[in-house]
Amino acid sequence: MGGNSPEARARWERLCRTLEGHNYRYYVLDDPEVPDAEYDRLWRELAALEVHHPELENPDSPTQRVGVTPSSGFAEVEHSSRMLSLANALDEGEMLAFDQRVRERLDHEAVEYVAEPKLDGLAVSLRYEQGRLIQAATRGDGRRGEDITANIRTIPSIPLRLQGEKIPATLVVRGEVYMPLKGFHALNATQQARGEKIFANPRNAAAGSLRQLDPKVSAQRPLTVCFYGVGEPGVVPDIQRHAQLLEQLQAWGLRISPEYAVLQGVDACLKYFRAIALRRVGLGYDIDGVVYKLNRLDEQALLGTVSRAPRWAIAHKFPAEEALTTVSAIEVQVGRTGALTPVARLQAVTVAGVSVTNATLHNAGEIARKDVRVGDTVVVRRAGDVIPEVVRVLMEQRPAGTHAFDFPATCPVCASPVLRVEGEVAVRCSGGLYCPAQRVQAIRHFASRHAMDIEGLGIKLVEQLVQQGLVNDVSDLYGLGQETLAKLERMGDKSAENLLLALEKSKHTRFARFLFALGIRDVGEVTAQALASHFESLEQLQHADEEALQAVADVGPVVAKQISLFFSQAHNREVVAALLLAGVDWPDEMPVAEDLPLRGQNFVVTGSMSSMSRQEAKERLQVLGARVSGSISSKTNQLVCGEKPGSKRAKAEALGIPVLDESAFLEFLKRLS
Ligand code: 5U1
Repeated sequence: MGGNSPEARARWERLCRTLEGHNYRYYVLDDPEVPDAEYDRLWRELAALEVHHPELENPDSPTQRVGVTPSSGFAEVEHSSRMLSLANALDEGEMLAFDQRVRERLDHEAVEYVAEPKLDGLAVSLRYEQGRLIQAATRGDGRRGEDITANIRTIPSIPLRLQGEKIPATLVVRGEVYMPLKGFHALNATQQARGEKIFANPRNAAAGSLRQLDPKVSAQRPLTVCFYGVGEPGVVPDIQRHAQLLEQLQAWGLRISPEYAVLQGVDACLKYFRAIALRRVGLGYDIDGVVYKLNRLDEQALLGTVSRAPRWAIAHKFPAEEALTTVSAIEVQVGRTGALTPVARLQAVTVAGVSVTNATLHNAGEIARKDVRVGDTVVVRRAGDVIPEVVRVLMEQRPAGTHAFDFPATCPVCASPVLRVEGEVAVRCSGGLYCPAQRVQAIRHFASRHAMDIEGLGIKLVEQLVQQGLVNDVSDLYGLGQETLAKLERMGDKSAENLLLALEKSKHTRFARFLFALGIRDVGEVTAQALASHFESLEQLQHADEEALQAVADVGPVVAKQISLFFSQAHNREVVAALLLAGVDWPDEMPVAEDLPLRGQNFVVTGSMSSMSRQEAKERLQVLGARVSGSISSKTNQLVCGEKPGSKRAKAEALGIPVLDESAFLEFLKRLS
């Protein structure tokens, strides 16, 4: 390839212009238009074009600089040493290639790395003289940044004076300012209440906060910092390794990542990456990958720096959680409780390694606020195991002739009027079990694994049963016969026989499972268990008034009302009676024996474990006499915490509640059994 090609030049110019526009939105306005992955894709395309067409290379190309030169009301600061950026590894293969290059250059079998989470914030450089903070700057273009000293001084975790010994006369430290998620959500809630700008993500919020011209505004923003390096390693006395440098920074009062680790060889790096990817949602702040650095500073010096990135470090990035695609249709789905959920049908796009064709638009309010329309180009986000969602529309790319989505006034399935309940975001179909969609979902829930556990009764089969009028309520399931079932689509004799066996088996259940299976609003597994432990019989529960129901732990006035309402409706009582008549039964709940070791103890189980499901963990605790609740409160005695624990771990830690990780939990069970 190569040579003068008009097409290549035209593409090059277009890419440069597009990237410059994105740079401006990102760095100057703190309001990026496209996801990072889209920016990276364009940047890589431009870089590849320049490799194949060297005649296009130009110092003005966006590939030739880091960020943009500042342009706002802040004074300019010249960095004493260049603020470097990092090369990226987008998958394990690129990480292995990096390690191989490093080992070849050093002529070593294996090398020692330091891993640190890559924080999704804003890079800063702070200058301390005689131990006192005298200047803080943004990265800017790597050589010159903006003077944000006044704003940086408002961040509580940044020391204005260093502590400890052997502090160099001048110390330049580099790190990342970021906004933890709790503060980010609180900030957006306040912004919304005041009718002010909502930040798309914590990084924009951090950047926007630091670039406030009025430091009083930054002072109110929940920012914090982690430091990861210095301008000139030579100024720090007695250090040979990066990990020692981090410890020294900490000793001087500069916050470092509590997650940093020294790792031997690339396999340990990949293991660290996978482990932190699993814990990512529970960290309480956004990270977008892991940074690896050679631990030995003499090896770092040997490898040196190429253009703007050191050869001795790399950022192994998580797969992008956001991508761009177009909306081909908007449909409204009806859930078990009648809630209407708008769903965007999308041109297939890969997000975080999975092909996504549908994304939730949450509810009527959200679709109106985001103004999502058929034909729009949208940002889709898929974080962890959360259902993909449409984050926002690229208004600049909206085609002509689109129409705002008209939320239906009647249920799209049964045509009953829809209700907007005061104080609820959801709009609901008023059809109740008359609505086939609600019936299908109610039956599917009844059959689900943690409810009656009817193997083989999947959604497609339930849809057929409801459509053909064979099942109107869950009790009809137990009247189905072999011949009827065998005639259904994708069934046949053997499947029908298996389903009948599964139905028969499901009749012998537990009281708590039965209660959960009924699908009473707001009665999840934990509440169902609490009700089953509290009431001696179904009869007693059915006759309990709201006051008696509120005597059950886990049941407040709202839930008590729902339970009471459920049993006050004749058709629900009829279905329950028909189920009992069909032979559904359960053994009496055993009162908690006095000698059980965990009697009187309250546990919460969260996250996922490799050795057992959460349900199993709960049941094992209950067998030992513990009460298992769904949320952390001051009454919780211990939290059992698997991977990806969500917010419960942080809440437990804040309340000083002991946390058992999976191995400690297994050990605990072993001691008690
Ligand atoms: N944790 C961490 N983030 N980060 C960003 N370390 C780190 N190091 C960096 C950057 C840009 O640069 C050095 C390798 C120079």
